[in-house]
Amino acid sequence: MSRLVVVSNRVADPRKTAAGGLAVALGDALSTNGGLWFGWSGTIVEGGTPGEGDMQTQQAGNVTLSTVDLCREDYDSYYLGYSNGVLWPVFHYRLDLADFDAGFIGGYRRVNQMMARKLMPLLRPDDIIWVHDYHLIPMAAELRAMGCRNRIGFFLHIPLPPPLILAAIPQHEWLIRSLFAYDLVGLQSQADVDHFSRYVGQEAGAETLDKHQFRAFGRTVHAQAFPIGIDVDEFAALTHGKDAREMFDSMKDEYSRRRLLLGVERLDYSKGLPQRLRAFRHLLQQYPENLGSATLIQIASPSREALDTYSGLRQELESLCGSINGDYGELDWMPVRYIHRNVARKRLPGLYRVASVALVTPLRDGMNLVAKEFIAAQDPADPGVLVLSRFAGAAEQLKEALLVNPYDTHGTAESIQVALQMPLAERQKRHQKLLERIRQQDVHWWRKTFLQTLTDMAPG
Ligand code: ADQ
Repeated sequence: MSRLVVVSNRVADPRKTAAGGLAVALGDALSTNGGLWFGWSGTIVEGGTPGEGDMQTQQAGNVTLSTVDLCREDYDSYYLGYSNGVLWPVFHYRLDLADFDAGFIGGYRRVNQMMARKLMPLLRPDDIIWVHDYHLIPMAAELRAMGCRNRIGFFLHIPLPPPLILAAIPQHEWLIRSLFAYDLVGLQSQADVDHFSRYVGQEAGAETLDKHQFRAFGRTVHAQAFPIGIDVDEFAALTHGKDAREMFDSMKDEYSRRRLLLGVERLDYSKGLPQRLRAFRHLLQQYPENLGSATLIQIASPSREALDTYSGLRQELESLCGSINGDYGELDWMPVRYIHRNVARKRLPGLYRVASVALVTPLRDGMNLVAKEFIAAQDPADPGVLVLSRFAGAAEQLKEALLVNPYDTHGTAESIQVALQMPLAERQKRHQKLLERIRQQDVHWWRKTFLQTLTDMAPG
Protein backbone atom coordinates (compact mmCIF):
# COMPACT_ATOMS: atom_id res chain seq x y z
CA MET A 1 0.00 0.00 0.00
CA SER A 2 1.19 3.51 -0.80
CA ARG A 3 2.02 5.90 2.00
CA LEU A 4 -0.21 8.99 2.26
CA VAL A 5 1.38 12.44 2.45
CA VAL A 6 -0.96 15.28 3.43
CA VAL A 7 0.16 18.84 2.77
CA SER A 8 -1.82 21.72 4.27
CA ASN A 9 -1.16 25.21 5.55
CA ARG A 10 -1.65 24.10 9.16
CA VAL A 11 -0.83 20.70 10.61
CA ALA A 12 -2.83 19.22 13.50
CA ASP A 13 -1.82 16.43 15.81
CA PRO A 14 -4.41 13.74 14.96
CA ARG A 15 -4.14 12.31 18.50
CA LYS A 16 -5.74 15.45 19.90
CA THR A 17 -9.45 15.03 19.19
CA ALA A 18 -10.05 18.66 20.16
CA ALA A 19 -8.58 19.35 16.73
CA GLY A 20 -11.95 18.46 15.22
CA GLY A 21 -13.46 16.32 12.50
CA LEU A 22 -11.18 17.07 9.57
CA ALA A 23 -7.97 16.51 11.55
CA VAL A 24 -9.41 13.27 12.90
CA ALA A 25 -10.46 12.08 9.44
CA LEU A 26 -7.11 12.91 7.87
CA GLY A 27 -5.40 11.41 10.92
CA ASP A 28 -7.31 8.16 10.33
CA ALA A 29 -6.25 8.09 6.70
CA LEU A 30 -2.63 8.83 7.64
CA SER A 31 -2.40 6.21 10.36
CA THR A 32 -3.96 3.41 8.29
CA ASN A 33 -0.75 2.82 6.34
CA GLY A 34 1.54 5.24 8.15
CA GLY A 35 1.85 8.72 6.77
CA LEU A 36 3.40 12.14 6.70
CA TRP A 37 1.60 15.43 7.42
CA PHE A 38 3.51 18.45 6.20
CA GLY A 39 2.84 22.20 6.47
CA TRP A 40 3.51 25.47 8.27
CA SER A 41 4.29 25.22 11.99
CA GLY A 42 2.23 28.26 12.94
CA THR A 43 5.44 29.98 14.11
CA ILE A 44 6.37 33.40 12.72
CA VAL A 45 10.07 34.25 13.00
CA GLU A 46 10.77 37.98 13.38
CA GLY A 47 13.59 39.14 11.12
CA GLY A 48 14.12 35.76 9.40
CA THR A 49 15.15 35.39 5.76
CA PRO A 50 12.33 35.27 3.17
CA GLY A 51 12.00 31.85 1.55
CA GLU A 52 13.82 30.16 4.42
CA GLY A 53 12.42 28.42 7.49
CA ASP A 54 13.51 25.85 10.03
CA MET A 55 11.83 22.47 9.88
CA GLN A 56 10.69 20.44 12.89
CA THR A 57 9.66 16.81 12.85
CA GLN A 58 7.78 14.84 15.47
CA GLN A 59 6.21 11.43 15.55
CA ALA A 60 2.54 10.89 16.47
CA GLY A 61 2.12 7.10 16.47
CA ASN A 62 2.91 6.00 12.92
CA VAL A 63 2.27 9.49 11.55
CA THR A 64 5.17 11.89 11.05
CA LEU A 65 4.37 15.58 11.50
CA SER A 66 6.85 17.84 9.70
CA THR A 67 6.43 21.59 9.91
CA VAL A 68 8.28 24.62 8.64
CA ASP A 69 8.48 28.08 10.26
CA LEU A 70 7.78 31.26 8.27
CA CYS A 71 9.54 34.58 8.62
CA ARG A 72 7.40 37.68 9.20
CA GLU A 73 7.77 38.91 5.61
CA ASP A 74 6.64 35.56 4.18
CA TYR A 75 3.74 35.33 6.62
CA ASP A 76 2.59 38.84 5.68
CA SER A 77 2.72 38.30 1.92
CA TYR A 78 1.88 34.58 1.58
CA TYR A 79 -0.67 34.15 4.37
CA LEU A 80 -2.23 37.54 5.13
CA GLY A 81 -1.54 39.08 1.74
CA TYR A 82 -2.12 36.70 -1.14
CA SER A 83 -4.00 33.82 0.55
CA ASN A 84 -6.34 35.83 2.75
CA GLY A 85 -6.24 39.25 1.08
CA VAL A 86 -6.66 38.09 -2.54
CA LEU A 87 -7.69 34.43 -2.88
CA TRP A 88 -10.12 34.21 0.06
CA PRO A 89 -12.22 37.28 -0.91
CA VAL A 90 -12.20 36.64 -4.68
CA PHE A 91 -13.02 32.94 -4.32
CA HIS A 92 -15.94 34.06 -2.10
CA TYR A 93 -17.04 36.47 -4.88
CA ARG A 94 -15.96 39.57 -2.91
CA LEU A 95 -13.89 41.56 -5.42
CA ASP A 96 -14.72 44.66 -3.38
CA LEU A 97 -12.70 43.31 -0.44
CA ALA A 98 -9.65 42.07 -2.36
CA ASP A 99 -6.33 43.86 -1.96
CA PHE A 100 -4.45 43.30 -5.23
CA ASP A 101 -1.13 44.56 -3.89
CA ALA A 102 1.45 43.51 -6.46
CA GLY A 103 3.91 42.61 -3.70
CA PHE A 104 1.92 39.66 -2.33
CA ILE A 105 2.33 37.21 -5.19
CA GLY A 106 6.11 37.03 -4.72
CA GLY A 107 5.68 35.81 -1.14
CA TYR A 108 3.01 33.31 -2.16
CA ARG A 109 5.28 31.77 -4.80
CA ARG A 110 8.31 31.90 -2.55
CA VAL A 111 6.60 30.05 0.31
CA ASN A 112 5.13 27.41 -2.03
CA GLN A 113 8.59 26.92 -3.54
CA MET A 114 10.20 26.65 -0.12
CA MET A 115 7.57 24.16 1.09
CA ALA A 116 8.09 22.05 -2.06
CA ARG A 117 11.88 22.19 -1.58
CA LYS A 118 11.58 21.04 2.04
CA LEU A 119 9.05 18.32 1.21
CA MET A 120 10.85 16.87 -1.82
CA PRO A 121 13.61 14.96 0.07
CA LEU A 122 10.99 13.46 2.42
CA LEU A 123 9.06 11.83 -0.43
CA ARG A 124 9.21 8.17 -1.48
CA PRO A 125 8.52 7.13 -5.08
CA ASP A 126 5.14 5.50 -4.44
CA ASP A 127 3.75 8.08 -1.97
CA ILE A 128 0.30 9.46 -2.71
CA ILE A 129 0.30 13.22 -2.05
CA TRP A 130 -2.83 15.12 -1.02
CA VAL A 131 -2.53 18.92 -0.97
CA HIS A 132 -5.21 21.04 0.74
CA ASP A 133 -6.66 24.43 0.01
CA TYR A 134 -6.03 27.81 -1.52
CA HIS A 135 -2.77 28.58 0.30
CA LEU A 136 -1.01 25.86 -1.67
CA ILE A 137 -2.45 25.91 -5.21
CA PRO A 138 1.00 25.94 -6.93
CA MET A 139 2.45 23.19 -4.71
CA ALA A 140 2.18 20.40 -7.32
CA ALA A 141 3.65 22.60 -10.07
CA GLU A 142 6.63 23.39 -7.82
CA LEU A 143 7.08 19.71 -6.96
CA ARG A 144 6.83 18.69 -10.64
CA ALA A 145 9.47 21.31 -11.52
CA MET A 146 11.76 19.53 -9.04
CA GLY A 147 11.14 16.18 -10.75
CA CYS A 148 8.32 14.76 -8.61
CA ARG A 149 6.40 12.04 -10.52
CA ASN A 150 4.08 10.95 -7.72
CA ARG A 151 0.32 11.03 -7.91
CA ILE A 152 -0.77 14.36 -6.46
CA GLY A 153 -4.33 15.36 -5.59
CA PHE A 154 -5.66 18.74 -4.52
CA PHE A 155 -8.80 19.60 -2.57
CA LEU A 156 -10.16 23.14 -2.51
CA HIS A 157 -12.17 23.73 0.69
CA ILE A 158 -13.57 27.07 -0.46
CA PRO A 159 -15.76 27.87 -3.50
CA LEU A 160 -14.37 28.25 -7.00
CA PRO A 161 -16.08 31.35 -8.47
CA PRO A 162 -17.37 31.83 -12.03
CA PRO A 163 -14.76 32.62 -14.73
CA LEU A 164 -15.33 36.37 -14.91
CA ILE A 165 -14.86 36.74 -11.16
CA LEU A 166 -11.77 34.55 -11.13
CA ALA A 167 -10.40 36.58 -14.03
CA ALA A 168 -10.16 39.64 -11.77
CA ILE A 169 -7.08 38.09 -10.15
CA PRO A 170 -4.09 39.33 -12.15
CA GLN A 171 -2.49 35.85 -11.96
CA HIS A 172 -5.68 33.87 -12.69
CA GLU A 173 -4.24 32.05 -15.67
CA TRP A 174 -1.14 31.00 -13.73
CA LEU A 175 -3.28 29.76 -10.83
CA ILE A 176 -5.50 27.59 -13.01
CA ARG A 177 -2.54 26.34 -15.04
CA SER A 178 -1.01 25.30 -11.70
CA LEU A 179 -4.03 23.11 -11.06
CA PHE A 180 -3.15 21.10 -14.17
CA ALA A 181 0.01 19.90 -12.42
CA TYR A 182 -2.26 17.79 -10.18
CA ASP A 183 -3.73 14.48 -11.27
CA LEU A 184 -6.96 15.06 -9.37
CA VAL A 185 -8.66 18.31 -8.38
CA GLY A 186 -11.46 17.93 -5.81
CA LEU A 187 -14.03 20.67 -5.35
CA GLN A 188 -16.87 20.97 -2.85
CA SER A 189 -19.89 21.25 -5.13
CA GLN A 190 -21.11 20.66 -8.65
CA ALA A 191 -21.45 24.44 -9.05
CA ASP A 192 -17.68 24.74 -8.43
CA VAL A 193 -16.95 22.02 -11.01
CA ASP A 194 -19.15 23.85 -13.53
CA HIS A 195 -17.16 27.04 -12.92
CA PHE A 196 -13.90 25.17 -13.43
CA SER A 197 -15.20 23.61 -16.62
CA ARG A 198 -16.39 26.96 -17.99
CA TYR A 199 -13.14 28.70 -17.03
CA VAL A 200 -10.86 26.16 -18.69
CA GLY A 201 -13.12 26.02 -21.75
CA GLN A 202 -13.33 29.79 -22.20
CA GLU A 203 -9.95 31.00 -20.98
CA ALA A 204 -7.64 28.08 -21.72
CA GLY A 205 -9.35 26.44 -24.72
CA ALA A 206 -9.46 23.18 -22.77
CA GLU A 207 -10.82 20.07 -24.34
CA THR A 208 -13.36 18.23 -22.15
CA LEU A 209 -12.54 14.53 -22.60
CA ASP A 210 -15.45 13.36 -20.46
CA LYS A 211 -17.42 15.01 -17.69
CA HIS A 212 -14.45 14.83 -15.29
CA GLN A 213 -11.42 14.95 -17.62
CA PHE A 214 -10.06 18.22 -18.92
CA ARG A 215 -7.06 18.65 -21.22
CA ALA A 216 -5.16 21.94 -21.39
CA PHE A 217 -1.59 23.26 -20.99
CA GLY A 218 -0.33 19.88 -22.28
CA ARG A 219 -1.76 17.96 -19.32
CA THR A 220 -4.97 16.17 -18.40
CA VAL A 221 -6.60 16.76 -15.05
CA HIS A 222 -9.55 15.01 -13.46
CA ALA A 223 -11.86 17.49 -11.66
CA GLN A 224 -14.80 16.32 -9.60
CA ALA A 225 -17.03 17.33 -6.67
CA PHE A 226 -16.32 15.56 -3.39
CA PRO A 227 -18.61 17.30 -0.88
CA ILE A 228 -16.91 17.15 2.51
CA GLY A 229 -18.88 15.77 5.43
CA ILE A 230 -18.53 15.26 9.17
CA ASP A 231 -17.99 12.15 11.26
CA VAL A 232 -21.66 11.70 12.18
CA ASP A 233 -21.04 8.96 14.73
CA GLU A 234 -18.22 10.86 16.43
CA PHE A 235 -20.46 13.91 16.63
CA ALA A 236 -23.41 11.93 17.95
CA ALA A 237 -21.10 10.44 20.60
CA LEU A 238 -19.89 13.93 21.57
CA THR A 239 -23.54 14.97 21.88
CA HIS A 240 -24.10 12.30 24.52
CA GLY A 241 -20.78 13.00 26.25
CA LYS A 242 -20.45 14.66 29.66
CA ASP A 243 -19.46 18.14 28.45
CA ALA A 244 -22.26 18.44 25.89
CA ARG A 245 -24.83 17.13 28.36
CA GLU A 246 -23.71 19.67 30.97
CA MET A 247 -24.05 22.43 28.40
CA PHE A 248 -27.52 21.18 27.43
CA ASP A 249 -28.68 20.85 31.04
CA SER A 250 -27.48 24.32 31.99
CA MET A 251 -29.58 25.88 29.23
CA LYS A 252 -32.59 23.67 28.70
CA ASP A 253 -34.83 25.29 31.35
CA GLU A 254 -34.47 28.77 29.97
CA TYR A 255 -34.93 27.56 26.40
CA SER A 256 -37.98 25.47 27.11
CA ARG A 257 -39.71 28.76 27.99
CA ARG A 258 -38.02 30.68 25.20
CA ARG A 259 -36.97 29.68 21.71
CA LEU A 260 -33.26 29.63 20.91
CA LEU A 261 -31.94 30.65 17.50
CA LEU A 262 -28.26 29.81 17.08
CA GLY A 263 -25.41 30.94 14.85
CA VAL A 264 -21.86 29.53 15.16
CA GLU A 265 -18.91 30.46 12.98
CA ARG A 266 -15.59 32.19 12.64
CA LEU A 267 -16.07 35.93 12.45
CA ASP A 268 -15.72 36.16 8.69
CA TYR A 269 -17.42 38.36 6.09
CA SER A 270 -18.29 35.29 4.02
CA LYS A 271 -20.61 34.10 6.79
CA GLY A 272 -23.25 36.82 6.35
CA LEU A 273 -23.42 37.91 9.99
CA PRO A 274 -24.67 41.52 9.58
CA GLN A 275 -27.30 40.30 7.10
CA ARG A 276 -28.43 37.65 9.61
CA LEU A 277 -28.76 40.20 12.41
CA ARG A 278 -30.81 42.47 10.17
CA ALA A 279 -33.09 39.54 9.33
CA PHE A 280 -33.46 38.83 13.05
CA ARG A 281 -34.32 42.48 13.73
CA HIS A 282 -36.90 42.31 10.97
CA LEU A 283 -38.37 39.17 12.55
CA LEU A 284 -38.85 41.00 15.86
CA GLN A 285 -40.44 43.96 14.06
CA GLN A 286 -42.69 41.90 11.84
CA TYR A 287 -43.71 39.21 14.32
CA PRO A 288 -43.89 40.85 17.76
CA GLU A 289 -44.99 37.55 19.33
CA ASN A 290 -41.26 36.75 19.31
CA LEU A 291 -40.47 39.70 21.63
CA GLY A 292 -39.43 38.31 24.97
CA SER A 293 -39.49 34.77 23.63
CA ALA A 294 -36.94 34.31 20.82
CA THR A 295 -33.27 34.76 21.64
CA LEU A 296 -30.44 34.68 19.13
CA ILE A 297 -27.14 33.35 20.47
CA GLN A 298 -24.43 34.30 18.00
CA ILE A 299 -21.02 32.74 18.59
CA ALA A 300 -18.36 34.22 16.33
CA SER A 301 -14.82 33.14 17.05
CA PRO A 302 -11.92 35.53 16.41
CA SER A 303 -10.32 35.05 12.99
CA ARG A 304 -7.62 36.85 10.93
CA GLU A 305 -7.85 39.96 13.08
CA ALA A 306 -4.66 41.38 11.58
CA LEU A 307 -6.65 42.21 8.43
CA ASP A 308 -8.63 45.50 8.42
CA THR A 309 -11.71 43.98 6.76
CA TYR A 310 -12.06 41.64 9.74
CA SER A 311 -11.71 44.31 12.43
CA GLY A 312 -14.23 46.49 10.54
CA LEU A 313 -16.69 43.60 10.47
CA ARG A 314 -16.26 43.07 14.20
CA GLN A 315 -17.20 46.69 14.88
CA GLU A 316 -20.21 46.50 12.58
CA LEU A 317 -21.44 43.41 14.37
CA GLU A 318 -20.96 44.87 17.84
CA SER A 319 -22.87 47.95 16.82
CA LEU A 320 -25.76 45.95 15.28
CA CYS A 321 -26.07 43.71 18.35
CA GLY A 322 -26.00 46.79 20.60
CA SER A 323 -28.71 48.57 18.64
CA ILE A 324 -31.02 45.51 18.49
CA ASN A 325 -30.61 44.94 22.23
CA GLY A 326 -31.10 48.65 22.94
CA ASP A 327 -34.24 48.88 20.82
CA TYR A 328 -35.94 45.64 21.81
CA GLY A 329 -34.34 44.38 25.06
CA GLU A 330 -36.24 44.20 28.35
CA LEU A 331 -34.90 44.07 31.88
CA ASP A 332 -35.41 40.31 31.88
CA TRP A 333 -34.69 39.50 28.20
CA MET A 334 -32.06 40.47 25.66
CA PRO A 335 -32.75 39.50 22.03
CA VAL A 336 -29.11 38.92 21.07
CA ARG A 337 -26.36 37.25 23.01
CA TYR A 338 -23.18 37.80 21.08
CA ILE A 339 -20.05 35.92 22.07
CA HIS A 340 -16.75 36.69 20.37
CA ARG A 341 -14.96 33.49 21.45
CA ASN A 342 -14.63 29.81 20.69
CA VAL A 343 -16.88 27.25 22.30
CA ALA A 344 -15.05 24.05 23.29
CA ARG A 345 -15.69 21.40 20.64
CA LYS A 346 -16.96 18.93 23.24
CA ARG A 347 -19.57 21.41 24.51
CA LEU A 348 -20.78 22.62 21.11
CA PRO A 349 -23.22 19.71 20.43
CA GLY A 350 -25.05 20.53 23.68
CA LEU A 351 -25.65 24.04 22.41
CA TYR A 352 -26.81 22.78 19.00
CA ARG A 353 -29.27 20.46 20.73
CA VAL A 354 -30.90 23.19 22.82
CA ALA A 355 -31.49 25.34 19.73
CA SER A 356 -34.90 25.36 18.01
CA VAL A 357 -33.42 26.89 14.87
CA ALA A 358 -29.88 27.05 13.45
CA LEU A 359 -29.13 30.08 11.29
CA VAL A 360 -26.47 29.04 8.78
CA THR A 361 -26.70 31.90 6.34
CA PRO A 362 -23.33 32.55 4.67
CA LEU A 363 -23.14 34.81 1.63
CA ARG A 364 -20.82 32.14 0.16
CA ASP A 365 -19.34 29.01 1.68
CA GLY A 366 -17.43 26.11 0.15
CA MET A 367 -19.51 23.62 2.13
CA ASN A 368 -20.29 24.64 5.76
CA LEU A 369 -19.85 21.96 8.38
CA VAL A 370 -21.82 23.75 11.10
CA ALA A 371 -25.02 22.91 9.16
CA LYS A 372 -24.10 19.21 9.22
CA GLU A 373 -23.02 19.26 12.89
CA PHE A 374 -26.34 20.84 13.86
CA ILE A 375 -28.26 18.03 12.14
CA ALA A 376 -26.13 15.34 13.79
CA ALA A 377 -26.69 16.79 17.27
CA GLN A 378 -30.52 16.94 17.14
CA ASP A 379 -32.90 14.75 19.09
CA PRO A 380 -34.76 12.86 16.31
CA ALA A 381 -37.92 12.88 18.45
CA ASP A 382 -37.94 16.69 18.73
CA PRO A 383 -35.46 18.10 16.21
CA GLY A 384 -34.63 21.74 15.54
CA VAL A 385 -34.92 23.32 12.10
CA LEU A 386 -32.01 24.28 9.86
CA VAL A 387 -32.29 27.62 8.03
CA LEU A 388 -29.58 27.39 5.37
CA SER A 389 -28.25 29.83 2.79
CA ARG A 390 -28.71 28.67 -0.78
CA PHE A 391 -25.16 29.98 -1.34
CA ALA A 392 -23.49 27.41 0.95
CA GLY A 393 -22.09 24.37 -0.87
CA ALA A 394 -24.10 22.29 1.64
CA ALA A 395 -27.34 23.52 0.01
CA GLU A 396 -26.72 21.18 -2.97
CA GLN A 397 -27.15 18.25 -0.59
CA LEU A 398 -29.33 19.50 2.27
CA LYS A 399 -32.48 20.10 0.29
CA GLU A 400 -34.83 19.54 3.24
CA ALA A 401 -33.42 22.55 5.11
CA LEU A 402 -35.29 25.85 4.75
CA LEU A 403 -33.19 27.42 2.01
CA VAL A 404 -32.88 31.21 2.09
CA ASN A 405 -31.24 34.05 0.20
CA PRO A 406 -29.29 35.83 2.96
CA TYR A 407 -29.27 39.12 1.02
CA ASP A 408 -33.08 39.15 1.23
CA THR A 409 -33.75 40.44 4.75
CA HIS A 410 -37.52 40.07 4.57
CA GLY A 411 -37.44 36.63 2.96
CA THR A 412 -34.93 35.34 5.53
CA ALA A 413 -37.05 36.69 8.40
CA GLU A 414 -40.11 34.97 6.91
CA SER A 415 -38.24 31.65 6.77
CA ILE A 416 -37.08 32.02 10.37
CA GLN A 417 -40.71 32.54 11.37
CA VAL A 418 -41.71 29.41 9.38
CA ALA A 419 -38.94 27.50 11.18
CA LEU A 420 -40.16 28.70 14.60
CA GLN A 421 -43.71 27.60 13.79
CA MET A 422 -42.97 24.33 12.05
CA PRO A 423 -45.12 21.44 13.34
CA LEU A 424 -43.36 18.50 14.97
CA ALA A 425 -44.25 15.97 12.25
CA GLU A 426 -42.68 18.13 9.53
CA ARG A 427 -39.58 18.80 11.62
CA GLN A 428 -39.13 15.07 12.16
CA LYS A 429 -39.62 14.27 8.48
CA ARG A 430 -37.11 16.86 7.33
CA HIS A 431 -34.59 15.93 10.00
CA GLN A 432 -34.72 12.23 9.19
CA LYS A 433 -34.00 12.93 5.52
CA LEU A 434 -31.18 15.37 6.37
CA LEU A 435 -29.62 12.85 8.74
CA GLU A 436 -29.67 10.22 5.98
CA ARG A 437 -27.92 12.64 3.65
CA ILE A 438 -25.10 13.53 6.05
CA ARG A 439 -24.63 9.85 6.84
CA GLN A 440 -24.45 8.83 3.17
CA GLN A 441 -21.67 11.30 2.43
CA ASP A 442 -19.82 11.63 5.70
CA VAL A 443 -16.17 12.59 6.16
CA HIS A 444 -14.99 9.00 5.77
CA TRP A 445 -16.88 8.68 2.48
CA TRP A 446 -15.23 11.95 1.41
CA ARG A 447 -11.65 10.92 2.04
CA LYS A 448 -12.10 7.34 0.83
CA THR A 449 -13.71 8.42 -2.47
CA PHE A 450 -11.12 11.13 -3.05
CA LEU A 451 -8.17 8.85 -2.26
CA GLN A 452 -9.61 5.91 -4.21
CA THR A 453 -10.12 8.11 -7.28
CA LEU A 454 -6.53 9.36 -6.96
CA THR A 455 -5.09 5.89 -6.33
CA ASP A 456 -6.88 4.45 -9.38
CA MET A 457 -5.11 6.93 -11.66
CA ALA A 458 -2.04 6.07 -13.64
CA PRO A 459 1.04 7.73 -12.04
CA GLY A 460 2.78 10.73 -13.55
P1 ADQ B 1 -14.75 27.23 7.76
O1 ADQ B 1 -14.96 28.48 6.98
O2 ADQ B 1 -13.95 27.38 8.98
O3 ADQ B 1 -14.13 26.06 6.85
P2 ADQ B 1 -17.02 25.39 8.53
O4 ADQ B 1 -17.18 24.38 7.46
O5 ADQ B 1 -18.34 25.82 9.08
O6 ADQ B 1 -16.27 26.72 8.11
O7 ADQ B 1 -16.16 24.72 9.68
C1 ADQ B 1 -15.97 25.36 10.88
C2 ADQ B 1 -15.62 24.36 11.99
O8 ADQ B 1 -15.17 25.11 13.11
C3 ADQ B 1 -16.82 23.55 12.45
O9 ADQ B 1 -16.39 22.27 12.81
C4 ADQ B 1 -17.32 24.32 13.67
O10 ADQ B 1 -17.90 23.52 14.65
C5 ADQ B 1 -16.06 24.96 14.21
N1 ADQ B 1 -16.36 26.29 14.75
C6 ADQ B 1 -16.68 27.41 14.06
N2 ADQ B 1 -16.88 28.44 14.90
C7 ADQ B 1 -16.69 27.98 16.13
C8 ADQ B 1 -16.77 28.56 17.44
N3 ADQ B 1 -17.07 29.85 17.62
N4 ADQ B 1 -16.51 27.78 18.49
C9 ADQ B 1 -16.21 26.49 18.31
N5 ADQ B 1 -16.11 25.87 17.12
C10 ADQ B 1 -16.36 26.61 16.04
C11 ADQ B 1 -13.68 25.91 5.50
C12 ADQ B 1 -14.66 26.35 4.41
C13 ADQ B 1 -15.99 25.63 4.57
C14 ADQ B 1 -15.76 24.12 4.56
C15 ADQ B 1 -14.66 23.73 5.53
C16 ADQ B 1 -14.28 22.26 5.37
O11 ADQ B 1 -14.86 27.76 4.47
O12 ADQ B 1 -16.90 25.99 3.55
O13 ADQ B 1 -16.96 23.45 4.91
O14 ADQ B 1 -13.48 24.49 5.32
O15 ADQ B 1 -13.95 21.94 4.06
